[in-house]
Amino acid sequence: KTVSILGVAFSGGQAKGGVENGPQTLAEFGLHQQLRDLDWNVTVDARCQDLTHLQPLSDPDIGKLKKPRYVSAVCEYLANVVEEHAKRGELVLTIGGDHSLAMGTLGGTTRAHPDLCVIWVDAHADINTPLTTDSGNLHGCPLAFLLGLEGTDLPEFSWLSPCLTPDRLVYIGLRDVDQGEKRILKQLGIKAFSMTEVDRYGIGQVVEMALDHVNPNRDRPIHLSYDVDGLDPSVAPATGTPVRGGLTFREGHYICERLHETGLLCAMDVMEVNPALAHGDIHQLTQTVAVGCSLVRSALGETLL
Ligand code: DIR
Ligand code: MN
Ligand code: MN
Ligand code: MN
Repeated sequence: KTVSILGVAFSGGQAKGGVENGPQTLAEFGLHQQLRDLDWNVTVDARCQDLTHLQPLSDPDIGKLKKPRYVSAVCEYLANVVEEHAKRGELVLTIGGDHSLAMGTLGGTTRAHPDLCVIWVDAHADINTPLTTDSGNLHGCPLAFLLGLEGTDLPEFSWLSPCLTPDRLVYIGLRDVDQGEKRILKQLGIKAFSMTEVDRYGIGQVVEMALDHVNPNRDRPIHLSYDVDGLDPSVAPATGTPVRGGLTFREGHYICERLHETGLLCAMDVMEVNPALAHGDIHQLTQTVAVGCSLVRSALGETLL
């Protein structure tokens, strides 16, 4: 079993600097060796480490969308790298960077595994379209582009064709969803387990219900896209858009443990770790980076016994 690790130093999908240093910080904390210690063959693909040369000299807003050409170019490049590894049958681990990168990771994995399903752990739905977005930040929009929703058919994103269907997407952890996004989730019938459902049913039942929805026969490859702001800010403080009332440390890890157990995990993203937002507090920094690493270890088979 081989895991390919792609660190993507990118922050262009949102406004706060520092998230581009997420990958380097997790690497310095020892992520790669930790995975070798779990008996994985670890290959590090450095091609996405610095993609600043892809930033165009001029990148005016398209409607409300900010840095659209830069985000698109980085995701197009990432998609090709991810596709290569996924087609070799490797588990593709992408460390962000902001969550706009999911256009690249899922753009790539869906080429290798067209029938895959997505488990999206996040406080946010990240499904704004160019028409519904308030912020214009593309990290709030990747799923709209992957699903091919209204307004996403832009020439600047022509490399990305719709590669996901609403029935193969499920959310866990939502608690900060925009009005326009709520309409989209309803209209498309997208299954979402907000923190209300986590409280009501418990994380164990929520993960089973999520799997039953997107993977009823347990035969589809699973792409886990994990925004660390899905965790409670007391667990993962160093992130750009923290929202109170999130997943506990154990709830967050249980999702990963259960998905490992299925034997179906083909890709994992760990997004939005921003070392700069620890506000110089070494404990906040270490805590967030450590939890990023331990989520990955759980997803790759670390058990408590
Ligand atoms: C908000 C925030 N829905 C937006 N999204 C965030 O900007 O579209 N995603 N923070 O992680
Ligand atoms: Mn988020
Ligand atoms: Mn298109
Ligand atoms: Mn996100």
